[in-house]
Parts: sequence; structure tokens; C-alpha cells
Amino acid sequence: MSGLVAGAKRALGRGAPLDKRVGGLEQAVESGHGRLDEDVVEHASGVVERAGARLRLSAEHTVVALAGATGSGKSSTFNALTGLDLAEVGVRRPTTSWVTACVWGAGEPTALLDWLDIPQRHRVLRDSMLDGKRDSTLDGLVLLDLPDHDSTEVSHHLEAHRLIGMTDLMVWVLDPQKYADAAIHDRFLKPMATHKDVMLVVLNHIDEVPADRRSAMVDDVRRLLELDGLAGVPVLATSARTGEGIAELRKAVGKRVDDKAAVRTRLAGDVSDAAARMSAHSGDAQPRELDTKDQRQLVDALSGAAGVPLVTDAVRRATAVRARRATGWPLTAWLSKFKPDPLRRLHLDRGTSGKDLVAAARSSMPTTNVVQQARVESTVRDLCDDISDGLAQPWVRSIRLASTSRFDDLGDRLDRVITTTDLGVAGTPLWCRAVRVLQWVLFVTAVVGGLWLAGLAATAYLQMPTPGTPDYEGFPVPTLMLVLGVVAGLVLALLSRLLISVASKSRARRAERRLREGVALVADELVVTPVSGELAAYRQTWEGLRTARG
Ligand SMILES: Nc1nc2c(ncn2[C@@H]2O[C@H](COP(=O)(O)OP(=O)(O)OP(=O)(O)O)[C@@H](O)[C@H]2O)c(=O)[nH]1
Ligand SMILES: [Mg+2]
Repeated sequence: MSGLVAGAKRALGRGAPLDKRVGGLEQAVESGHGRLDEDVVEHASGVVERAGARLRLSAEHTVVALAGATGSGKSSTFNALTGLDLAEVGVRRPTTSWVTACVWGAGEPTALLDWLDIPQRHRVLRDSMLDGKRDSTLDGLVLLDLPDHDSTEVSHHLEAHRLIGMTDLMVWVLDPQKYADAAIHDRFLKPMATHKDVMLVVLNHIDEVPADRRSAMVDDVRRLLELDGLAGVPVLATSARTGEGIAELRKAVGKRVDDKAAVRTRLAGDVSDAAARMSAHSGDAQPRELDTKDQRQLVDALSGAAGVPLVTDAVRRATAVRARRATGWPLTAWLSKFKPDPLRRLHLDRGTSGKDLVAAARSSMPTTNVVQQARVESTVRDLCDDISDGLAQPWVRSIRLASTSRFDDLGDRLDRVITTTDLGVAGTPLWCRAVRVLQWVLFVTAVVGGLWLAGLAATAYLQMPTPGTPDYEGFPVPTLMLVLGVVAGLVLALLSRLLISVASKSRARRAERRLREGVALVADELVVTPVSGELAAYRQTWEGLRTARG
């Protein structure tokens, strides 16, 4: 496999293109912001920013940093690789305070060096120092001599740390005395486990190690690296003083510079790292949505709390009372006038209420009821518990927060639904009016029949000649009128009762439907939308992190 192909494969990480992975991480940062731990999001956001910036800068250059403890020989190795005596090598420790950059190849990658924040006076163009004797094998290399990371000088490790975060390839310079120091392994090498493809390790000062112990020491370095999760990272034994191993190091660096994959591989490692950190915090449970069953349950509970069943029942009873009054036998209908109207009692007897009715309804509706309010809260809490089951704590918290954020408005808004919804109870049904006309016709017939009979009785009582009474099929007409008028009226009243029961139930259902629609709108605005917003943010984060992980 050619170096180029291998490099390209490494750059692609586990398959997804790097730009897409950075985009995924950016999406996760955006949706996780304010919801997940600030440090974790901040770290990922830094990676997105850095990756974006580095990808816009020169892809022709590979930034390689020499990092390590003070005295390990970074500056000496820098000089050995450049073939120039550029970096200050000192006896007094720490020596290097400022980073120096040496660029191989024609021209200075100014934007890249600016981005790395390397001062002008610390930039060296190697070709310009060699009087035209160009060595093109390392063209594109930007070699950095870093200050030590274990310094007593805080500014040194800040600078080293900053640049370690920005370079494409890291060469860790160890020395025989300090190569096993826990400080470097715990603070620097272990956290770099995802970056082993962009790392080289150098065991310098090898000339100071007796020849028979050298390979055992290199093996020991490898063993420690394996424990750090860095198995496979090349380890080279060098002596910056005698030049031993420097040619091999130059070759190893040159190969990485040549295949130009380090930039993307390093960034892919950063993205993987940040995505893994965020995933550990954000969790990996499947995203979910509020389904219609959840929403129905919520509307049920809110309707109950708002008093919808109470109002619905009042609508049913009021319709029945009014219809009975309209269709009953005129005598009993008149008597039922004295029965109270359930809707009027709830101040909901009109379609839409005036101000006074709103005020009255507020005091009479049960939303102020502590038990109902508790029911609403526990339903919303149960809904949240259900929906966030299996999600990581930050999301459980954000969903709960979102679901209760508008609780204060809930009571008022539900009250408004009850008092402003047109319940559709104005006027009695048309058929009732027809029945009423018929009832009156029958009533008048009975009365006329009754009066007629009374007249006949009176003339008979007064021994006056009785006028002839017409008959129908052998039955006297006034008797028929009285009996049929009363009987038909009562039968009609009874039949109407059946119809009333159906009609009042249907009106109650219509009122309930309208009220529930109103409650559903409130539930949607105050609970469903905020909770769905959090669930959508979780999905965005989850999907973004999946893309970022590649
Ligand atoms: N014997 C031997 N001495 C070396 C080797 N490399 C560096 N030295 C010496 O070790 C001392 C420190 O070397 P530097 O190159 O300044 O080390 P450094 O890592 O840059 O140190 P800081 O800049 O302080 O972080 C100097 O006296 C070098 O001459 C080596 O391979 N063998
Ligand atoms: Mg130095």
C-alpha cells in the first residue's frame, strides 16, 4: 500500500469524511449548549473551532512539534534535524522559553504560523539559511521546538500545552532518566491515546546508556506506552549529541510529511475524543418523541384539572332541562321552570362569556383546587419520567425543567379555556320547537275538548236541551279531543325524553370536544412544545455525536 493511500485511509478515520464529522460535532455542541456540562461542551466547541481553522489553512504543510521534559534534548534534536544551530541548547534549565519554528520548502506559510501564534522573530525558513542547497525530502515540514511541559515556569507549560493542542504530529522526546515519570504519562501520553497515529516517541540521550542496556530500555518505553493505550507508536533511540538515530527520525518524520495525512488524522483524533467525552456525558440512549398516547394522557389530566368533565356534565344536564322544558307537556314544562339550570349555576350559560362571567367562573372552577393542581403536576412529572427513561441525567434534568417552566401560566390558561370556549349550548334544538308547537296544539285540543264536555255537562245539569254532539266512529268528538289531547301529549313528552337524552349527550360530547381542543392547545404550548424542544435537542446531539464518532 502506498504511503498516500495509507495516509488517506488514516485521514478518513472510521469511514466518515472529516468535514462531516466536524459538522456532527458542531451540531452536538449547538444542541448540547446550556443543557450539558459547560466544560465538556466548551472543549468540543474548541475542537470544532480548531479543526475548522486548521482545515482552512495550508494542507501542504505538516506542523510537527518536539515536546518533552526539560533537558530531554528537544532543542538539541531540533538543531540536529534542521542541521542548523538555531535553537538555544543550555546547561541551565529550563532553557527554551519561546517556541521556534523552522519551515522546510519554499515560502513561508504565514497564515499557518500566524494561527499558531509564533512570533515573527522565531520563524526560520530553512532554505534561506542554506545558501540554495535545498533538501527537498522534508518540504512542507514546519518543525517546532517547544518549551518544556514540566517547567517551574508556568508560561512554559501553558505554551507547550497550547501548541501540543494545535500541531499535526507530535514527537515526544524522552530521556533515560525521566522516561518513566508518571507526570508525563498521566498528563500527556495517556490522554493522547486516540492520537497514536500522529505520534512518534524518541528516547534521546541514548549515547549515555550502555550499549547492552539500550534495547531493554527501548522495550521498557514500549511497555509503558502500551499501558498508556499507545501500543504501536514508533519508538526511536536517538542521540542528538552524536547524531545516532537522527537519520531514522528524519525519515520517519519525512514519511508523515510526505503522505500529508497527519493534519486530518490529528483532527479526526481530536473530534473522536471530544465526541467520546460528550457521549459519555450525554448518553447513548435512542432518541424519542412524545407520542399521541402521551399527549392524550396529558390532555386527559389537564381536562380533569380544568373541570372539563364537570362542565360537560352541566352541558348535558342543562340541555336536558331546557329541552324538557320546551318539549314537555305544557303543564309540567311550566312547573320545571323552577328547576335551576346547571350551566347558569356554573356561570357558563352563554356561548362566550362576558367579564363578569369570567370572574365568576374563575372562583367556581376547580383549577384552584389543590388536589387537581397536584394531579396536573404529577401527570406532567410522570410523563417526563416516562419519556426520559434511560436518558442521561443532564437530559432528564432539562426535560423536567422544560416541562415545568410554564407551570405558573397553566392554571390561568386552563381557566380561560373553560370560560371562553363556545360550548354550543345557546338555543334549544329545532326539533324541540316543532315538538313544542305540537304539544300546544294537543294541549289546546284537550282543553277545548274538556271545555266542550264541561259545557255539555252544564247544559245537562241545567236540564236544557242538549245540542247534538258529533261523533267519530261512535266516539263523541269532545271526549276524543280531551282524551287524545292528554294521552298524545304525554306520549309525545315521553318520546321526547328519549330524544332529549340522545341530544343532550351529543351536545355534551360536542362541548367536551371543543373544551379538549382548547386544553390540547394549552398543553401543546405549555408542556408538549417545550418538552419536544428538549427531545429534539437530544436527537440533534445524539445524531451529531454519532456522525462525529464516524
Ligand atoms: N549526552 C547527550 N546530551 C544531550 C543529548 N541531547 C541533549 N543533550 C544535552 O542535554 C542538555 C539539554 O538539552 P536541550 O536540547 O537544551 O534540552 P531541551 O529539551 O531543549 O530543554 P529545555 O529547553 O529546557 O526544555 C544540553 O546540555 C544538551 O547538550 C544527547 O542525546 N546526548
Ligand atoms: Mg530547549
